[in-house]
Amino acid sequence: MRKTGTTITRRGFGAILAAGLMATSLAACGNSDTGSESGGDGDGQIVLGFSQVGAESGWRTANTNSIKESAEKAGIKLQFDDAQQKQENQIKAIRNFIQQKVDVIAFSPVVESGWDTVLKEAKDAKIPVILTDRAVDSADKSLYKTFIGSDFVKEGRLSGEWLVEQKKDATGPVNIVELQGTTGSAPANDRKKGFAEAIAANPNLKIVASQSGDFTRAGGKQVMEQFLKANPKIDVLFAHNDDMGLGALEAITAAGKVPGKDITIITIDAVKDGMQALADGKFNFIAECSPLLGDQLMDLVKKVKAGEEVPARVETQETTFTQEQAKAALPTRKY
Ligand code: GYE
Repeated sequence: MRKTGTTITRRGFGAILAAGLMATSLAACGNSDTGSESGGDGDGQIVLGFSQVGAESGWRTANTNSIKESAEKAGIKLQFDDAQQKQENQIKAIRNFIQQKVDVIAFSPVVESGWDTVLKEAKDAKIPVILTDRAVDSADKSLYKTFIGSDFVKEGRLSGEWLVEQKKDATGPVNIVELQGTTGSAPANDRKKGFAEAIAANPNLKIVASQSGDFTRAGGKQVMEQFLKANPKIDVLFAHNDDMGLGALEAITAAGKVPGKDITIITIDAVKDGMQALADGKFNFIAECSPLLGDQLMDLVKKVKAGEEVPARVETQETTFTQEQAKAALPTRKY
């Protein structure tokens, strides 16, 4: 259990009670941590309210760990909320943070639209907001201070460009199925767009089916089963994240096909399990999306709290992996 903040999940009152008891017993033990709850008067410490999307993927778990670890390192008191992939939960959490008068609010918006009202409330309360990982489509850019995260369009484009190169000698149609991320989310919208733009270079490359698997393994498996039933010839799978690709592997194997051979598989993220599948020859290409945003985020939190100017956009540095590159990178991969 981390000591930098309070974790509020929505598993019901029992979980909250248990967590409360645990926190009390930790405090009662006179635990020697120097964390925020036991390490001093707490005065002057920056309080960050963070609303996380959920725990839908390996990427998300690594991102949550990064944020908690970095907050602890930076001496920032973290109020962490898990929204279980529901926008209404995120709005509630943000309103809660406003009521608690936290110093800074950061959140990873599950979908792009529908944030103006709550962001306006934060602005009126003079609490700066940082968008983390995913963007919002608000026209009023003054509703948040900065947006730190990846270029999702580029990830889609790099995936598509790799495929165009692989299939440059194809003489007939190449049938592609696409597993989209959460409907309405920035990474789903942008990855779809970047990929479509890139594959337009070769009219043989055709998306024959495209549906959301909600960024989860279960979703990827279920939708891939439907794709396989409905489409006798599938040459390529483009999955918007590793987890859906990993779920799809089960469906592909169960259908008697060999992943990575009968069906070329492209995914995004490059978390450990994805990289393992790539090194094992089951995936063919991954565009990386780094979840390790914690340190940069804490830096931005300190700056906006101090009233310093911050860039409107902070982009994460990323790369891509082939099977050979995955084999080389795996031993030192951190997440
Ligand atoms: O690619 C996916 C996760 O927003 C970049 O969300 C993130 C995406 C990531 O569920 O695995």
